[in-house]
Amino acid sequence: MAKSYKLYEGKAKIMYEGPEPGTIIQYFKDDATAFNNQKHDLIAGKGVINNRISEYLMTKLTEIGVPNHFIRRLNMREQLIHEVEMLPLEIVVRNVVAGSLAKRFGLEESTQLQRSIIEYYYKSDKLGDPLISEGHISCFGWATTQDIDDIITLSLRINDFLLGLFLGIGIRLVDFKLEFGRWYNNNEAAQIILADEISPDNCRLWDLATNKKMDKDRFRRDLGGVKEAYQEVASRLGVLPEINNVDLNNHSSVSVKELVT
Ligand code: AIR
Ligand code: ASP
Repeated sequence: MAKSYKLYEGKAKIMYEGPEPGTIIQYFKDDATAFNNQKHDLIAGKGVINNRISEYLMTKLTEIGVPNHFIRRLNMREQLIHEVEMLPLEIVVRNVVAGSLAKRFGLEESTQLQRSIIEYYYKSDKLGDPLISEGHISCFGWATTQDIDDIITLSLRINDFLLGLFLGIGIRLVDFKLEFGRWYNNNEAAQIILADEISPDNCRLWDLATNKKMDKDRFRRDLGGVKEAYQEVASRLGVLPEINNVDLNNHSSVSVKELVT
């Protein structure tokens, strides 16, 4: 079998060639970045926790018929995913005013929105991920109008589902970011599916009772206790039960090489 090699390294994950054609190994790093990489740190164990949380949420989404790239978790830091052609878009769904929405319109954080808002950002570090409209997306060919319809339908279903799921464990889903890709499944018509990850790195999660932040804002805003907050989310979801026995500082897992050779 071919040796796996690095296809792409992002801020929080690395993609390696997968064991079969059309598959990729997604490796979760401990790196945390914010403000377009201006702020960077290592949160020991973050990658292990996000791998588990994202596995759990993607699996649940599969169960309700939301197509996504997740195939199976391989080890502590890696999961096998379908290879997709990523759309250069970040889709943000908001239920409560926070972050850049509060800043842009001078609104008070934590105000409940009367209806959920979907926003689109163009994924470009160079440009600082600018806010864009559907018009920009179709005009510049980043996705078709049919793709946009699919993205909206999927994003709203994901939001409904995750709102309820997090409510059930005492967490308010304030907002989150999704990324989608085009999946070419054995010559079938290409399909828009959910990709990337869903974890406290790209959701705002507030404790229902205390409003305590349990997400990457703890890192962005220097609130401390980042890993503990992520761990709390994982344990409320019932994943990572062996967390206390696991050495979260351990970077090594079954090596990619071992897996595919
Ligand atoms: N997000 C946006 N870009 C990267 C990430 N992770 C997520 C944030 C937040 C939501 O999108 O984690 O959950 C909205 O972010 P903002 O900064 O636009 O308010
Ligand atoms: N991760 C992105 C960055 O490094 C944005 C963020 O999450 O704040 O800029």
